[in-house]
Amino acid sequence: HFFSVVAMEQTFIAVKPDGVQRGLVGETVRRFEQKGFKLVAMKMVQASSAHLEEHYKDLKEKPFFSGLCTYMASGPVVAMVWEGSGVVAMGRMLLGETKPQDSLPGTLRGDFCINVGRNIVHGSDSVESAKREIALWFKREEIVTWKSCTHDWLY
Ligand code: RTP
Repeated sequence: HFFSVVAMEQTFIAVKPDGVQRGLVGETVRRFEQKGFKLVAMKMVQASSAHLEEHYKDLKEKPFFSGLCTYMASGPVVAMVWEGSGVVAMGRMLLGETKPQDSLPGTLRGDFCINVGRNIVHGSDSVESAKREIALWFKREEIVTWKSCTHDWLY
């Protein structure tokens, strides 16, 4: 069967500390579930500065880098792996643009935030970065392989 032989695309999604504080964990999960994606890993993490510096290493030269790492370490994040066809690009669509002012209503950022420095959620921007981020945040055994009785026909 196609879906059992081809490795399904996965993305790393995190509810950032402001999203957790504002009670937007459930809303984030709800939108990904209702879209039809499959949750394969989830945990609450108080990330260390070193971990966040590694996560955001491509942004090391940016002026907002240290503020970003401080913000991300300011409280727990909810880290998740979502799976499904096209989940990286569609996950970014569910999140909205990096800048909330460019995010349309109907997206998480378009609906729930106004400040780029407090933009409530993270999502991998490519299949490559998804692989890197999933490996950084999760151990292999924390990612669960399970069969959804609806997803075979939903796709
Ligand atoms: P994310 O990784 O969090 O999903 O965000 P992104 O790809 O949409 O945006 P990226 O350019 O990778 O930036 C990562 C996070 O840095 C913060 N940021 N602050 N003050 C600023 O101008 C600024 N620009 C970016 C945001 O929290 C952004 O999500």
